This record gives sequence, C-alpha cells and structure tokens, in this order.
Amino acid sequence: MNISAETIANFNQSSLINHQRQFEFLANQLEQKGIGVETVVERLRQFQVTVPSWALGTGGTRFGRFAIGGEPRNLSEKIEDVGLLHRFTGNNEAISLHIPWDQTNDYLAIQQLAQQRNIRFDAINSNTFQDQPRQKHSYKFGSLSHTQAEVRQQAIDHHLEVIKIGKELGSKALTLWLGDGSNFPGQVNFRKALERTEASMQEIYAQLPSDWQLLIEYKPFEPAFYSMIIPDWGTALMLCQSLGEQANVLVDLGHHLPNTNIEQIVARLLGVNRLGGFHFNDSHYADDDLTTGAIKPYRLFLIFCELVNGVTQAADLSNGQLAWMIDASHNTKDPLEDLLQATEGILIAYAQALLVDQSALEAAQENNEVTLAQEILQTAFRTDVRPLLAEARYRNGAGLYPLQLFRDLDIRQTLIQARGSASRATGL
Ligand SMILES: [Mn+2]
Repeated sequence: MNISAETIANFNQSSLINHQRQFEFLANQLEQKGIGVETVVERLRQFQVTVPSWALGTGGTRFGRFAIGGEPRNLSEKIEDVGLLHRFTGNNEAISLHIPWDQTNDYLAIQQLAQQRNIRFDAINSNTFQDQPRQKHSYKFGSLSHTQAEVRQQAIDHHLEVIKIGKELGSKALTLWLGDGSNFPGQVNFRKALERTEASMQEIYAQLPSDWQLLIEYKPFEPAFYSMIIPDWGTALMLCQSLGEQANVLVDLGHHLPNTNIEQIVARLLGVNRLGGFHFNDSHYADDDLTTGAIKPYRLFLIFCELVNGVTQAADLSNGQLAWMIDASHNTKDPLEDLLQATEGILIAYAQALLVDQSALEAAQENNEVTLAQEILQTAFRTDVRPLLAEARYRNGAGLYPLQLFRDLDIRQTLIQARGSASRATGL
C-alpha cells in the first residue's frame, strides 16, 4: 500500500489552522525563554527511529496469541509496512531485520523495494535462542557459550551468515543478544562459559566488515532464570573492550531489574565511548515489551537528557553515532498503531530533553543547588511538546497527527482486505 503525498496533504489541511495556532503559541513561549525553536524542530525532523521487523505483527505471550489480521506475510510486506509508518511520521526510515525470521531468497528485490519506499536497513539481528528446522545441533544448552565446540561453531557460522545477508542489504551493524545461561546453580561454570563466549565472539568480530559495528545486548534474566551469560552492562562492556573498537553496548530499556538507574548506565557508557545504541520499549516489571513512554516517560526523558548532554555539544542525535531502534511486542494493540505511539513517545522525550537549559543545569550542579536542578529538569519535562513534533512532521511532508491519519484512512481494514484476517507475521 502506498499513500500519496496528496492524501497526506489533504489530511493535514483539515487540521492545519488549529495546529498552527498551537505551534505558534508554544514557539513564542519557548523563544521568550531563549530556546531556539527552529533548531529543536530541525532536530526532530532529522531524528530517525528504526522499526524492528518482528514488531509489525501481533506478538504473544506463552499463554496465547491474538491475531489482528492484515499482518505482513513476508519480508516485502514488512518493508511496505515500515514505508507506510515512515510516510505517516517522517521518523521511521529504517527497518531492523531478524535472521532467520526474515530470510528470503532474493535480497536484491528486497533492497530495490526498500529503495522505492525510502527505507534503509539498520542493524541486523541473529538468533541462536531457538532451534531452526534442519539445524544439526541444538541450542538447548547454549550457543556461543556451549560446552561443545561443534555447537559453538554452528552458532558462529550463523552469525557469519547474518553478516553476509546484512552486507547484501546495506546494514552497518550486527546486534548480538544471547539467550545462553543456566536455570540452576551448578549447571554451568560461570568463568569457563564466559571465556567460551568471548572466544566465539572473537571469531565473529574478526569477520566484521571494517565499517560495521557489533552491538552487544545484555539482559538480567529470561530465557534463563538463574544466570544469563551477559546479564548486565558491565559484562557487555568487558566483552566490547576485549573485542575492539567496533564493539559497543546496546541498551534495551526492558533488560534491567526494576528500578535500575538506566540513565546513569547510559552516562557511564557514553563516558567510556562504548554506547552503541538502544532498543526502546517500556516496562513495569521486566522485559514487558510495552510501548515506549507508556509506563515511565520521565525515565525516558532522563535518558534523553544524558544523551543530549553527552553525545555532542550540538545535541544532534541523528549523526549516525548511535543506533535508535524500537524493540517491542504488541499483544493487544494494533501493532502499527503501537509503533506510531512508540515513535511519538521517543520523539517527545527527545524534544523535552532539548528544552533543558543546559548551562543553568550545569551551574546548579556545580553549586549543589539541588532544588533548582530538579526544577530545571521538570520544567522541560512538563512542557507539552507535541506541537513541535507535529510541526516537524508537517515540514517533512508527513502526517500532522499520524495515529489519526492511520485511523481516518482505515489502514488496518485495507490491510485485512489485501492480506486476509488470518495472515501471520514471522517472529515472536
Ligand atoms: Mn532487545
């Protein structure tokens, strides 16, 4: 499905006067405080959030799955769906693939389709947390950390295959997340398991193209419930430092124990120049995979404050330094609507962080003005920045209000008519 520029312009026209009134009111208020609104809007126009191929269909839990209908049946349809999201938001220009879920026999055709839709390929993901049909060795007891060399070799070979596919598509990063771990004390030798993992990763890293990054993800528990091979950012950082400069840590917001200070982790990784990027989602308990910004928007804002403060002086987060990806799963909402909301949630946090008076905050910190520091942050956080986002989208030729546009055009019903009500996307 391709939505024309004219359709979007017509939709925008109906809300334009109202939007302009809101934008001008906010812009005046911010300008009076000395905030350069044009710069903020420009940053928002440039910022791109990658959509994971596995979030385009409904997810499920181990208890069940409720299909929504019209889900993409193959990789081409996934590219089309991301193209649609990008048309609506102007902020979703890339897709992150997952191998083998997205395996296909004609990557050239896929690349051409992506070009037509103005979509590029972000980090590509491997999968050694489940066995695949016709696979010789099982990953039941681990992959890169497995006790047996032939299982480790199979997992290494899989990663090299993923790199090869990524090269064909123009990806520039491999994301590595391992489900390896143990469920009971005594099951694995912690030290030896990590040594084996490191040795396996070295073989993968040796084959990484020179302009690629290896993004290493960590997670405290699940699927293993006693120990995970890379449970925390410290272990991920150790591995990155041992591998080389192209290895960086990927922070998945849901991969922390409750109340972990994620913004401080982000600052630490920035400080040693090993922050590779993000998997955005939100959580209340653990790896809940909920919509970004739905549960703890203040935490998301504080993370963006560290990024704006730490990445560059110009606070430009779209310079290709970091990978920005959503990693979520939608069990009860329309997956495309959910991705629109997630993208909005991320952009809101970024916009609010751009409103923070950095020099006043620094002065408050230097002078131990605790109350003032809190006021500075909360003043930015409590600003309704949505007119800035709408303005950025409008200038990009995208929808002023993407979710409303999605609903007005009855996109889900159109997708169901084209793909059927029983279509099921590959993935989680
Ligand atoms: Mn993730």
